[in-house]
Amino acid sequence: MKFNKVLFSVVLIPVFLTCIYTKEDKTTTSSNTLNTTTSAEGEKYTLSEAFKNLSFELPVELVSPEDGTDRIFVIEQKGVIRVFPNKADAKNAAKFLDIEQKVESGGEKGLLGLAFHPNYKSNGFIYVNYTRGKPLESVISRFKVSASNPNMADPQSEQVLLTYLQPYSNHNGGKVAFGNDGFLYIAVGDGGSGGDPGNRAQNKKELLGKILRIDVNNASGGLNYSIPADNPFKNNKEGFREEIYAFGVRNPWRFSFDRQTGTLWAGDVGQNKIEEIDIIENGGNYGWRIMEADECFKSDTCNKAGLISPITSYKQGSSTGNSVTGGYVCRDKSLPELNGKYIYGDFVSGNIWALTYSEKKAVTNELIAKISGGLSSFGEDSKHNLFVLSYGTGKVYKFASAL
Ligand SMILES: [Ca+2]
Ligand SMILES: [Ca+2]
Repeated sequence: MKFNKVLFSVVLIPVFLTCIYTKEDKTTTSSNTLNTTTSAEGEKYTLSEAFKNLSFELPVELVSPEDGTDRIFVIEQKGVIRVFPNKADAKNAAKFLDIEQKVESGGEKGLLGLAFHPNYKSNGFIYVNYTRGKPLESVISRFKVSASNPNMADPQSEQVLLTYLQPYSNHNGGKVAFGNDGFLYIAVGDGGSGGDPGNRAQNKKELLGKILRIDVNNASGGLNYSIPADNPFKNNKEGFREEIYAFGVRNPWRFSFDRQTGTLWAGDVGQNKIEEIDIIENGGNYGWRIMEADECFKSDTCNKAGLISPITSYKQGSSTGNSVTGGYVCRDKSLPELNGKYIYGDFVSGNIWALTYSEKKAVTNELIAKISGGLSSFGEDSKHNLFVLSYGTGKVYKFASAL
């Protein structure tokens, strides 16, 4: 089962690695004894540690506000956000927010996503996506930065925007990000288990198995947000959830916007066979569980009419991988050869690919690098320099050089 494979990869192996490296981290200071560069035949880039003095406990996200302060924020899955200056010799990553007591963490659960309001500089609002227990549910919340310390959020400032129950511990999605339209997009997995037993991703009356889009700047209808005017099911009469932007996704763990074009790219984790990358469009049905990528999965008829196929996909395997991690369209000025290419990878194999495309069709897909320890996420700083997180080693990497 894919589920077991991923569970092994996501839980057991990194925890194992963490056990090994935690000891090391505690007994060494700034010197690093790990092999910090990974490369292999056919790869064009080496990865080097971006911040040699810093390591994180099970990092799952790296983001930066565009507020002129040039800081980086890293999420530790257990429920901590850390902040540090975007300098290679940064010495310390301070705790910006600690909600470990609220978060149920482990496996695919935890503090999974962080987004800065587009006007963060003036309003200090951040948005997080985390799981909490009893009952197990996902929470989308807003916090506010401290009035006196820009490197600390006010832990008492939480305003819950949205919650949805999680029937199983896995497939909790995780990403939250603002689009170029100023709306907040939320990645919601199908709820979990395997094969979407409740057929939730195709059920438009449920939030699970969807990409959501909400307007956090206006409250209406008794909610702490409102529904954007052109959400596909706004004012529908069928009881469909109006927060839905796109549906039929399985576990879109990571998505991103190309800041230049506004295009929304998502990596949707597959079941037992195929991992996929999608370009997400308003009202689009991405096929799960009728299809896994563009192959029939579970359906009496497997009618593919109206279903959007991935822009690219790969069969699971030891040379490819088992769990896609969506990345970014590269706008990193230090990597001109990758400009405009979609950079993504696989959590399990650590492969990192660069996809070229034309008119939403894939043209080439090239293996460019490899990371060890579990590729939990890519990230960008405020200038769109690209980073990669190793879940198990807790390190942040950058693409060092074209060989
Ligand atoms: Ca779940
Ligand atoms: Ca799909």
